[in-house]
Amino acid sequence: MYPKGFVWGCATSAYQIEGAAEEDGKGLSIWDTFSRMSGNVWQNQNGNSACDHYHRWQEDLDLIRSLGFQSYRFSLAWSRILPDGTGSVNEKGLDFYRRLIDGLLERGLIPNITLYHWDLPQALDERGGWVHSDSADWFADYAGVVFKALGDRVPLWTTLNEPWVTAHEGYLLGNHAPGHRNKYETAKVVQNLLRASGKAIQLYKTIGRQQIGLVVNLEPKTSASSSKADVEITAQMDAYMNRQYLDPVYLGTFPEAVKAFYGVAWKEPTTEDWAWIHTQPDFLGINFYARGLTAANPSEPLFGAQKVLHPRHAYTEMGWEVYAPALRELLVWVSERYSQPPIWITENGAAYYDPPVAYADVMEDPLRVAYFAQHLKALQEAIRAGVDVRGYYAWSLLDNFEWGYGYSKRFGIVHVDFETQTRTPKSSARFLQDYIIRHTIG
Ligand code: IFM
Repeated sequence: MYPKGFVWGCATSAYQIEGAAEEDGKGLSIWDTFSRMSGNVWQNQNGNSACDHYHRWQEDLDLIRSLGFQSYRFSLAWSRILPDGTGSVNEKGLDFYRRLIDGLLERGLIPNITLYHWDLPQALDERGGWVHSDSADWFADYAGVVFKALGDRVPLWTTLNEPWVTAHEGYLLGNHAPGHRNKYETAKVVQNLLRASGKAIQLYKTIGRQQIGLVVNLEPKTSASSSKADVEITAQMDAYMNRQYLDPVYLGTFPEAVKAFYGVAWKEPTTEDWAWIHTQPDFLGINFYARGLTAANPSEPLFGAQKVLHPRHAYTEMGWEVYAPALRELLVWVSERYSQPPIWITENGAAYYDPPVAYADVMEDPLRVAYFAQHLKALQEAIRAGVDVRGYYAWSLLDNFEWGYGYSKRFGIVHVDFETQTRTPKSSARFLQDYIIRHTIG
């Protein structure tokens, strides 16, 4: 059973669903720029229209309500509010989020707002983006604007969504905006992101009255064999993936393996930096999708590691292993290592190919239903083992723009026909609706 008051929700992010890329005074973000450059996204797709949520938000909130969710996690497009990233505020942009929050509250839904889900204002990228040491202040100023404008009605905030992805995909591999491939930059970005999150959290604690968290994506690593090489590389990959952001925030140190990876690119944070970085949020958001079965492969660039496919396990359309016990193990590990922080599962879900056939207005997606069922069972086991989990958000409400994969990967519990913008709930949405009814205790 779930604890009393446990919150059930679904999640999205601004660039992935809003569209209206240049409407009502919105400034461009790095994802507008990146996706419009040929070769960066599958079939050169972009988020110009996405799910057109900017115009269809009422229909979408009705959907969330009708599916029985209690909360909606979404992100703000920074450049809708501050078109240049800093300076003058675009009231029309804020108005959109005011309407959205009002609409949620009218429907009895709890808003859970992410300040940053990867869409840095383009103007700030031109000033150096997350590599610039002022980026933490830019972020804190932006946070201050929205805390002031929207804070009174929003009980749950998070600073950054998956800083690991911002640094790793955006600045090390170049698969995400802004598309850089530079270890020196990445090492700086890691610290600047954590400084930014810490500054926003500390600011919120002086002016806000509710809860603010940080969201990390975690992928437990398991060695593919008991060989020394595999075990050692797995420990290093685990540090890079799972401890790189949590150790500094909760323990005030960076893992040695992470520093070793960056090598000469790594500069130890100053005492002043640590005062921001080592800032505990009120809660930890965990995005969980898969486990990483890992083996050493010296010919692999950067890490000398490779992912191994398990011969008997299923994989999603993303090529991610479906292995729910890892969620329970992970939650127990986080809870023990970081002194039992309150945890929210801020994302969990799977991309599968959904045949575009609806029976009785419901699209069948049995693989996604099975994925949710297995992971919710693992979540219950973790709670039974004493982990303090307060809520769960399915990713995602809608099929949407899956970054470099464009619209080719569907994570939605509601199918979106991108030609007509028709929404059709999948059987996974019905499964969750029924599950929530059966597991809600006031
Ligand atoms: O779609 C993304 C989301 O933006 C962040 N977490 C992982 C999801 C699936 O890749």
